[in-house]
Amino acid sequence: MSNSLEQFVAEHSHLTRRFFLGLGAAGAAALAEVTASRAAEPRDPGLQQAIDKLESWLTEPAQFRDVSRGKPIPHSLPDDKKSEVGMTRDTWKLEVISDPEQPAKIRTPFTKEAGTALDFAGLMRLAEQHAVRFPKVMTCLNIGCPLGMGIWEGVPLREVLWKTQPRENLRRVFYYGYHNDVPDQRFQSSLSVDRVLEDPVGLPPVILCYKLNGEWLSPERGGPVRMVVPEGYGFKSIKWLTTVVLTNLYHANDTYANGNNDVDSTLKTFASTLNAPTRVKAGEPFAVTGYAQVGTAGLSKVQVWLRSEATDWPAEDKYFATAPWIDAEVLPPPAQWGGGLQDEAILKSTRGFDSEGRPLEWPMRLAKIHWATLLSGVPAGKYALHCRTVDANGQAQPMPRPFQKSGHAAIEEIGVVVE
Ligand SMILES: Nc1nc2c(c(=O)[nH]1)N[C@H]1C(S)=C(S)[C@@H](COP(=O)(O)O)O[C@H]1N2
Ligand SMILES: [Mo]
Repeated sequence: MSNSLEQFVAEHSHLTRRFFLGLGAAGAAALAEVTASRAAEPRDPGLQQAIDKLESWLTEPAQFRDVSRGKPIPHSLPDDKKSEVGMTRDTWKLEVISDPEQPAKIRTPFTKEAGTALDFAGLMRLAEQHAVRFPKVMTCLNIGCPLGMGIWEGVPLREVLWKTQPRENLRRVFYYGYHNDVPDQRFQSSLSVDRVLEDPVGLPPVILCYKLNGEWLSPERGGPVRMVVPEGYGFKSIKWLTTVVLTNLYHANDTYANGNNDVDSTLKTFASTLNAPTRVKAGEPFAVTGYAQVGTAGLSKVQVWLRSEATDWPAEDKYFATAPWIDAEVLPPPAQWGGGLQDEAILKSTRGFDSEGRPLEWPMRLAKIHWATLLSGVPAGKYALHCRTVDANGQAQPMPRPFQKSGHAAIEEIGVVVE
């Protein structure tokens, strides 16, 4: 392998800088001069063109992929039915109650019966003091790619929780939304009370969310109010929220647990391609672009590797850890955020942004980033194009959590023929 690589480098000294970097210390050192002169050059026009075609950083609310259960799906109900069942801002009511089976001791539950349920006007009064907004990618644990990237606004759940005056025996919170009043259709999620009350450094609070990208939350996205759990996969962010239950139960009781899922898993870091050719001419440079989900473990690198079909890969290295991966360019914050934001401006006091709307860290955690690279000088043959992330702890995909039921992180593979 290493011999043929050296030969390959020797024969293709016009390779791009990024291609060299994957070739190990010897290869890179031998070509240091070329590397330096290349680094100062502007982007290749083909690469720039591919970058210009990338999707926007934020997703328009209506362009999110929808993962909604129910017969009928609640957001498809006619308007008068939506009003009748509390799925409009005028009619919405949230009950916050103690679990009859494992009661938490609270002084003032919010119930429809007693006329004390929280309504939308009440939520807006809390929002005046406590509203927060933060960017987050919505990703289904069971679908490989993100459903959409948004700026979510809401009131921290703990503000409402404290209003019930909890005393003791409160260990978890579970919650569900409108489900056609059919018990079998209830889709429920849960959190430890610890997560609701306190935010680990760098994480926004769990919120009762009513806006996405500055617009009222649509019925499709779970409006009028959905839970949004910043670091969680989608199933924690319950739509059409109607009920929060405070409980002394000590373990998770999420509906998703029945699907063999790891219901405590947080967003993983992984990369995927968005645009890669399947057929290219030998010697012609080609651009590859993609996105990465920056999970709770952060992101230090995105890398690609063209694996020749002629190469036998040792079975014991099933994650290609020893492959000559090359660094792709992690793109800087975009000039335009997209997502239907008014005037393309990040709303004031959005977490993770300064007062001018510039990101405080990049790549931003719990968000998407985009990446691009130019591959050139690739000899004719059949290849598998792979991409992967290395997280901020130095762990390369699919590690440290390679199990699908804790979230997708498998290394992607795309067939590329160079002829
Ligand atoms: N009430 C309710 N909330 C729900 C769901 C649901 O079926 N019913 N689906 C969940 C799942 S599994 C995911 S991945 C996200 C998807 O959010 P989106 O449809 O806004 O993209 O919503 C979550 N919230
Ligand atoms: Mo999901």
